[in-house]
Amino acid sequence: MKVYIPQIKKVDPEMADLIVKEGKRQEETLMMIPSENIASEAVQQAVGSCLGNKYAEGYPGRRYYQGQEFVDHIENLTKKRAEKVFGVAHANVQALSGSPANLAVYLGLLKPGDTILGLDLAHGGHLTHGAKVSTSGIYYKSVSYTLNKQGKMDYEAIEKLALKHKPQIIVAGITAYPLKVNWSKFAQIADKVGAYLMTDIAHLSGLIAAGVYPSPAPYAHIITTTTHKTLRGPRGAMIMVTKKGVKKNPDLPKIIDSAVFPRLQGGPHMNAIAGIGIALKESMSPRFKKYGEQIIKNSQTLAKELKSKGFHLVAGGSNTHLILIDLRNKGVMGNLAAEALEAANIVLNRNSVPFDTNPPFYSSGIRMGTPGITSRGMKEKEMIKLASWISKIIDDIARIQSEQELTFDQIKKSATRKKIIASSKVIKEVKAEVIKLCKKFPVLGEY
Ligand code: DSN
Repeated sequence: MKVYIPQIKKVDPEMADLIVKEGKRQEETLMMIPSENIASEAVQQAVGSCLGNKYAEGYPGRRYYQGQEFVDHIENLTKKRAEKVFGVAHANVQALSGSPANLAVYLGLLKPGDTILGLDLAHGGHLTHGAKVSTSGIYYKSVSYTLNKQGKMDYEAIEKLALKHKPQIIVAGITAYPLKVNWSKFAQIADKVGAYLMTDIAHLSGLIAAGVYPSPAPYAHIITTTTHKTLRGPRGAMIMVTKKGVKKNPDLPKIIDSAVFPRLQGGPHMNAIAGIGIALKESMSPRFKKYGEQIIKNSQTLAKELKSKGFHLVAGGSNTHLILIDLRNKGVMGNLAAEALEAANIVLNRNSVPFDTNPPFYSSGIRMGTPGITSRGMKEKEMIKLASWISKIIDDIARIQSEQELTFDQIKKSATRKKIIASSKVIKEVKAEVIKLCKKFPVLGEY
């Protein structure tokens, strides 16, 4: 990865050294956390530009400070591109990240104590979809829907909950659900109970922009998204109001804008807003469409291969960018699997699975995704290799822990997991292969 930081090297060698090391880590490892991606060099340049020096509280044409001549244009350009890419009536591009974006929607539309209906965190939702430890579950009455025994959305059960609890907002959004969401079914439920339908497409916005995942725009009233996942922009977020949303409430754009500023945030990050604008421009190219298609082809190939090696995939597979594996049939704790794979330079995360019998900190699953490795140009051939490496490592770890008769409580200890990992020859062999593969597919910073 090109890490061009001559000034930092001069001014702060200690910090420069850490940045260079992180660049090397990204170059030599497979980025398989499905919410991560590699932003283009163009996006990265915008984020590091002079725009970070500017305060721009307010909105274009209505700011509280002078000197807005160019940043007004930047924000308007980004906003227009977002409205075009997602086919919406209004886009707010100031939200600092996904959690504040979702919170701003609640702040704009709800009174404390009002009801949100969202997907349970342990079943693939997000903290801000009503988890009890998050503001969304503290200030609002949150009701959660879960997946069915097959790990799939259960629209009938969601409708029952909606009719019973009469939520003001229904959140349709995922962070760990490997199948496409049926936006239309959610819309029918929301319309039936008079709720706003908010779709959180943080994981999906790049796929939607590429036209390889159905757009929620005809069904939702509000769409929120981060910009740094499949969309390949900088860290940031957007809140969009659809034409359907404006029809339900013509004041929605104003309500959302004033919830973001001044109710929740101060000055927007103009450097990130410019980066979002660039990512949106990149997402309109035919090349991005191919990129989106390849993400899904890669994920499906990987899923098929893993299944053939005896892995239990939640919901039976993947038709998106992500795969969730329930490792209980392999007898390996999510933590151990994720750490063992990281030792072989395959970086993903442990994750709860629906109806997990282990606590979230020692969850039974691992979650992986293909956006980052597809950005490096990897295709189906590489996914086949990857599945075989993942399988070899998990099987070797399972062998070691069973030979040593290690209990769940022992494996909860980080030192025990380190010992298991250190004793695996397979991990060392796979690591060498992964580094070779990474060299063949450098991180170029192109989109
Ligand atoms: N933390 C993100 C993810 O990994 O899915 C969601 O915010």
